[in-house]
Formats: sequence, structure tokens, C-alpha cells
Amino acid sequence: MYSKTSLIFGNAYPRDKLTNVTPSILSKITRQLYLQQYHPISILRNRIESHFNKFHYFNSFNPIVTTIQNFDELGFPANHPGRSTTDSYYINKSIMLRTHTSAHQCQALQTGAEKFLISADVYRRDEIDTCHYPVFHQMEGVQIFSINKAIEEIAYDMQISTSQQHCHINTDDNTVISITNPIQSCHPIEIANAITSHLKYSLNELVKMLFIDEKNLQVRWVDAYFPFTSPSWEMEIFYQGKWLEVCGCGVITQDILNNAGQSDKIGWAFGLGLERIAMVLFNIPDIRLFWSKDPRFINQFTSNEIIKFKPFSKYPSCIKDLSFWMNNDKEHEFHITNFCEIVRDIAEDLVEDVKLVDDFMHPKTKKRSLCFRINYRSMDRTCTNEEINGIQDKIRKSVAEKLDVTLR
Ligand code: FA5
Ligand code: MG
Repeated sequence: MYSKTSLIFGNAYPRDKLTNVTPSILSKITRQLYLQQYHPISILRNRIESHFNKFHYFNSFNPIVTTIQNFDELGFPANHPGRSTTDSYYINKSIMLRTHTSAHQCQALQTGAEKFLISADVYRRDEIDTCHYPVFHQMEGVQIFSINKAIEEIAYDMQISTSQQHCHINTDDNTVISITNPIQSCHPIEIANAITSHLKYSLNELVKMLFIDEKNLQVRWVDAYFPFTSPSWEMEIFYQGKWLEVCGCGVITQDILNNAGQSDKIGWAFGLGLERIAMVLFNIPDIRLFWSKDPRFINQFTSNEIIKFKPFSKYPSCIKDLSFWMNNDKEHEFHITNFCEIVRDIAEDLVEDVKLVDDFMHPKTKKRSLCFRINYRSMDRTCTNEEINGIQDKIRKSVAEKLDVTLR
């Protein structure tokens, strides 16, 4: 049986039925990769901070937040899927690991800062592959303007920052009125449009700086939905043959500004993911590498320059399947992230990816059978067969015990 409280960095938290943080997740909190000198995530943070050089930087907010900070203050409805224990890490029903830097938007606004960046590690339960990891890093950007002076200030700002035209940018910057992605009814249309132009302009300038070598950078704005912005978009750039999602953004919901004592202001916010950008800029092929303590990784980065990572040889992989029958009445409770969490907890960074390779229903018994394929590979050594068999055994035992399934 579990004890009734968890001790996390000296604080005791009551456990309850939502508690799902694991020791391996909690051990990531102290790493603070985004502040570690010459770590690629930190180099990228530095670049972005230098670009927004008039902004205030918040870099030490606590990753342990209340569900009020992470969700309620931002207007998440009670039934929003992001609140689910399959997606988020709970310490208990009211305390969790932040799932995004937006969790600190309100407290940052309350300091009175009018333009700021928040950098932080964020935590999400997720599937396992080379570009997903349960901890990653985000940067939140916010700028607010006096409603009365917004149009004037924005025109001035966009005119004086004569951008160095190193690269041309193609962007579909059309501010159209949309029913599905509306301007807030409390916002005069011309002011909301000015904020939108400034947001898109600011992000365009940022990606031009980051992707300076791209001659013909293409950007597109995809309509999106966030409970704390309206209208909202996702910004994507076309890079190496693929559309890459850079960030979510939009015009801040006025209630958030009102609640922070900034009711005479209007503004924009964005939240960008650092790993995805760092992976392409530094040529890092596997998201686990950011967490590596291997000198062959760390010692390649010795300054604030963005350099291309030289991969060291890949070690052999070892593939194991794990199949089970689900107990009929528990079927609806099953979620792939529950399985991945067990794998991650036991195999830690030895697991490269997990795929669902078979899912079928027995025609007579109506029982559902799943088969997962686990691909083990260390990033810094060759694993022995014995070691992987031992891990696989532990995973089988834990799956049988925690998921209430019958192993095959
Ligand atoms: C958010 O987290 C919003 N808080 C962003 C936002 C801020 C919107 C302010 C409006 C205003 P989203 O879940 O889409 O949104 O994540 C934002 C970015 O984080 C994504 O664009 C992506 O770059 C990155 N990201 C999201 N999930 C992952 C993941 N599992 N691994 C790596 N990067 C991720
Ligand atoms: Mg998204």
C-alpha cells in the first residue's frame, strides 16, 4: 500500500486517487536543462531572450502548481480533456506539475510587467517515441498595451524596428473575421486587428532570426482554440520538407487581464515548444538526448552558438512484444499513456519507442487483446540480453498488477 502522503522536496502532500506522479518524473524537476549553461535548450532560450531584449524574463517559477493556476484561472472548462489523469501529472486532486508555461501567465501579469517571457520545464503524460518525452520546455511570451494607445504604439513599434531582411518570409497574414475563431465581443475590431498584426509580426521576426539560413521561409497560421485566447492560432513553418508546429498563440482573453488588475490593457500571448525547434536547429535526432549526461553529447556544446550535433554511433536495439487480454469491465478505463507510464518508469531512458501493433476483439468472448512492441536502445552503450529480459519481466509484472489485464 502507498503511504498517505508524498514527500516532495521536503514538503508533504496528501495523496488521493488522482495521484499519478512517479519518482522518475519527479527526478527531472531538479535538472533545469533550460538554465544549464551551453545546453541546447538553454542556448535557444538565450537566443530568444536576446531577441526580445526589452522584455522581462521569468525563469524560476515552481513547476508544482495548483490546478487553479494550470486550468481554472485560464478559463479551462471543468470537462476539458487536458485535465484528465491520462494527460497530466497530479500530486493530488488540487496540486499538479504544470502542463504549460501559461500556468504562470496570471501571476506574471499581476507583477505589473507589460512584456515578458516565461521559460520552464513542463510535464505531460504522453506516448513514447523519438520526439515525445514526458518533460519538455516551453517559452511563454506576453505583451500588453493600453487599450487607448494600442494602435499608436503598435504602429510605432512595427515601424521603428527596421528588420534586417536576411531572408524573405511568405506569410498569409490576412486578418479575417471568423465565426469559429472570433474576436472577443468586448474588443473593438480595429484594436483587436492591430494586436493580431503585432503578434504575427513579432513571431515572424523571431523565426526569421532563428532560421536565418533559410532563404525562403514559409509561415502559415492555422486557426486554433485555447480557452485563454481568442482569436487563436498555431504558427507553423515549412522546414526541411515538413510543416513544423512552432507555437500556439492569440489575443489574451480579457477576463484574464481584468482579474490581474489590468482591465485597461489588451494584449497577445504565445507559447512555444523549445525541443522541436532545438531538434531541427541543432540536428538532434532523439528527444532523449537532451537529458543525456554522456560527455559525447554534452561536450559538443561549448558556447552559445547553434552548431550541428554530430551523432555518435547508434547502439543496437532490442525489440520485445507484450500482449494481454483486457478484463471486459475495465476496458473503458484503459489508456495507452497508462501503459507507457509503466514502461517509462521501469525502463527509463532505455526505451526508444512503444507502438501498439495489434488490437483485436475475440469474436466469441468479446475480449479485447492488445499487443505493444517495445523498442529498447540505450543512447550510450550496448545493453545485454539479460538486462533487457529483466526489465521486460518487471514491466510484465507491473502491467498485470496495475492495469488489471491478463498477460498472454
Ligand atoms: C499550449 O501549451 C498553450 N499553452 C500555448 C499557448 C500559449 C497558446 C499562450 C496561446 C497563448 P500546446 O499544447 O499546443 O499549447 O503546446 C504549445 C507548443 O509546445 C506546441 O506548439 C509545441 O511546439 C510544443 N509541444 C506541445 N506538446 C509537445 C510535446 N509532447 N513534446 C514536445 N513539444 C510539445
Ligand atoms: Mg498544439
